[in-house]
Amino acid sequence: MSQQVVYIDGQFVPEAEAKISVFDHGVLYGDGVFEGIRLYDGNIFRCREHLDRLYDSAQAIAMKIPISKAEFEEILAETCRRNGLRDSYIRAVVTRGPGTVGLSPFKCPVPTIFVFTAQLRLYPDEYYRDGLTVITTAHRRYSSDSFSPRIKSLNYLNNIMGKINAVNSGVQEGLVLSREGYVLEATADNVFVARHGILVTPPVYMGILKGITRDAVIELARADGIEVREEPITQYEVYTADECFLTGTAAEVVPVRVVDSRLIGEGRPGPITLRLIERFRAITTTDGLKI
Ligand code: PXG
Repeated sequence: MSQQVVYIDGQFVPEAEAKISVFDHGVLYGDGVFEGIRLYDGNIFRCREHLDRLYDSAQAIAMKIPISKAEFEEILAETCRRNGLRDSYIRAVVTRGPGTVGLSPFKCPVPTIFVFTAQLRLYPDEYYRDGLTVITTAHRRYSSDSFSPRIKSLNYLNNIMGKINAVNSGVQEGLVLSREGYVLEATADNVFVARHGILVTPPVYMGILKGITRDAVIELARADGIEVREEPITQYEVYTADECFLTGTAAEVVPVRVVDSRLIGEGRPGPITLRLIERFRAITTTDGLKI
């Protein structure tokens, strides 16, 4: 397969030449932020929302991204164009940049910016048809007063521990609990449950990533006359739900069939889930930035 073109620090280069320093604090300390974005038929889905979140993540870690959002938007579009892509996953990363060894970010004058594309890593069709099997993970989320889970930082080890736990248990995903035992989200997706026609998802203040797919699904559900509540939920609400699904850039809207060995609802994707999958797919090619 031919090499893709990667954007790094102001240049478009073949992927083999896209390298960062071993002294980059993104590598040394996970000091940096990122976004996972999707291109659907030439449309960068909710591009502005992803960039707003990227810049907010940077602001929260006291890092200034040295280019404007308009310039960043153009880099995302140009990376897709140069690779001749119409459908792709796009990863945008901004690290603290190279510096001296030691935690201080003040010795890292120039952030590293890179953007690459990748083949989609969607679940196989059967999971969208039948639903995922998930467990509650053993590793709880750190609390927001330690580090805000709203920051999409390069330190994803808490989520990775959850993923290891899920995969080692032979299932596809894991639900992550707060220290108090509330269900927060999955390892890289937000979670929704439906009961008696009402959709419920944990509120952002509980300590979750404010997912762009989550926000889109809330809007689509409300536009369809479905009541949506952002309320704390426990495992009980998940186990006794009529429907459960996850949302995320990579997964889109994916039904959940089994949680901790409990069959959810009828054991197949319910009407709200199916409707929102359809509604979501319909906006992926229109809502965003045309490259
Ligand atoms: N929660 C967490 C912790 C996430 O990391 C989501 C929810 C869903 O947010 P969006 O904005 O995507 O609807 C995420 C997103 C990857 C990958 O490479 C991970 C995410 C997004 C894209 C790719 O595994 N996480």
